Amino acid sequence: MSDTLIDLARQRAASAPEEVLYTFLLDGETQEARLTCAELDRQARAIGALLQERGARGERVLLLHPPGLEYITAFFGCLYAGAVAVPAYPPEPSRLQRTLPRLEALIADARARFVLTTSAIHAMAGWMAEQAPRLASLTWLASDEVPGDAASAWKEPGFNSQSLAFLQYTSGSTGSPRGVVLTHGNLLRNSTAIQQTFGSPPRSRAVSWLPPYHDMGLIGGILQPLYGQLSIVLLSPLDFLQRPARWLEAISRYRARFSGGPNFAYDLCVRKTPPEQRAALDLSTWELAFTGAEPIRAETLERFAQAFAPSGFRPEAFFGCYGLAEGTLCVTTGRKATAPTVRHFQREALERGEALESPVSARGPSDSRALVGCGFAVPGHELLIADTASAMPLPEGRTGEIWFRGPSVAQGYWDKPEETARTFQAHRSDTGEGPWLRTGDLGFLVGGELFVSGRIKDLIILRGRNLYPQDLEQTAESLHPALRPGCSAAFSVDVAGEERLVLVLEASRSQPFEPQALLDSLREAVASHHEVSPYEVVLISQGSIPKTSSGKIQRRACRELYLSDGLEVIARSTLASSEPARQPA
Ligand code: 1ZZ
Repeated sequence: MSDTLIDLARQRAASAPEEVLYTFLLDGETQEARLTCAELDRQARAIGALLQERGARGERVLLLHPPGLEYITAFFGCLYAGAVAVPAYPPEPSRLQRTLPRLEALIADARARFVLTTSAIHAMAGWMAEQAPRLASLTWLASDEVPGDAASAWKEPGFNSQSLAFLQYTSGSTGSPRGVVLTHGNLLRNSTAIQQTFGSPPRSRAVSWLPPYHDMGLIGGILQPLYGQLSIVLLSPLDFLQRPARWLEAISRYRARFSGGPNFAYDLCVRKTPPEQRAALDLSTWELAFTGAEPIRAETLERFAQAFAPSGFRPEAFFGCYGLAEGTLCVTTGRKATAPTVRHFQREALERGEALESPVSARGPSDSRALVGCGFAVPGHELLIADTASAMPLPEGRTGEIWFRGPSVAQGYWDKPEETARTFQAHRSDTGEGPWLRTGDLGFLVGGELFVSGRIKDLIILRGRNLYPQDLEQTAESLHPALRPGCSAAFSVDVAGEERLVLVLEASRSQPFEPQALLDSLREAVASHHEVSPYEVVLISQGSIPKTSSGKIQRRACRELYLSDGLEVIARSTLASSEPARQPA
């Protein structure tokens, strides 16, 4: 058993040097770039040696690479150096204004000292630093310019399972990013759990288009293949979004057995592939199609299974999962070769926190809610449903906060002791036993299986992409003096089976504005800054947005008022047709 990902990569290079671990589809289709186990190890040593020479051991190193093999070798280079990798989206030249503030906040929070990137992005460093001065304070290194013979200078960092591996910045808004601290031990233990439940034999083929900056793309798409001795075919998320059939074509062409993504990806495939294209695909080798990272919808599973039955897709391949970065990645999984459980619950009872199954005769869309089971706690880990107010454990069938514990639970949030204590050190109030990770998600158990029914935290997930209401509200409020600062709420609602964004803003009595023009420019600003089209934008009277006694926005209460038509509406604009968000996760 390896103690670190470094040991693991070294062992793989020694035992199977010529095996191709990663194949990246440069054009999303047929043009391949490959990386063997030996090449990965040699390039990681070369990049690791350079970082060590520059004094990066123990330091945070920002990774700014587009998806591809260079991203992978740079990530392993950081690990080999004994540095702490901080994966981030590379800034988009055409949208610097949108991407740079988050990058700057991330650099400050991580106290990063180095940037590892490609020579193409390095060439833009000076220009970007003019707009984001923090970038100038970092030491920049281009990982694709490191000569292979530098590998011989590499020194084992002498790490163990408790050593830090990387910071996963998926949580927190732009204003207050939160980096989840993951050790080598966390990653290896979650990989063991995934391996046990996925049951992937060595040398199986997998396919992933998931963004490599997000836990599911990085751990599931890059680390798991190394751990499970898989051979994975990767394509960029943009190539997938541009033409979703590329994902399925890759599965078909490479005869892949393991692949998956968030619920929206399956819907997108149904919407964007004509029947004649489906018939040309062979999905009969696909034995495990995982679905997680956002609510799993029964209708999506049904639609996809039906649409792709002519391609040989089997509904038993669907594999429901639930997880979060704070738990490394995977918290629960379904059972292999068994279609996910779909249960119908009485809507009213669910709203009271009770999971009562609806009789078949009363399964109207308004009386009952179909939920897809997310499976069982991964081996070696435990789940608990706790009352949100009292922290008392709840029996099966009662809704509460999902708590999780075991070796996959991360160390906390980087440099945030109070938030770490609040989230990672929960104790049950009856016995005082703990610590548990509070997930901020709501759910219940039926026969030990988890059903996720909602979210306590304000996080909005649209098409597998995490959005923070604070960021959307800030963009909107700063648009016009008639919009009152700190008096808006962003949240999501279910519209015809899909989560959609709603923005509610207070308009000032004393500032003149033209409602329709203001609503149009709000839409435009949110779309261009966040690449999401709000379903509805609502202007309400001054002083009418619900707030706590300490002046904090109550987004959930605002959502309730919106749904029950209880807002003091001045004007509203509803999107006529649904437009897709661009970048997932
Ligand atoms: P993140 C080999 N959420 O999304 C590949 N699942 O993390 C293995 N809500 O921190 C792949 N229903 O960004 C295994 N089923 O967001 C994949 O997302 C296992 O609100 C799934 O708190 C891993 C997803 C990782 C991820 C976490 C938040 C959660 C929750 C929501 C995730 C969900 C789900 C409903 C689900």
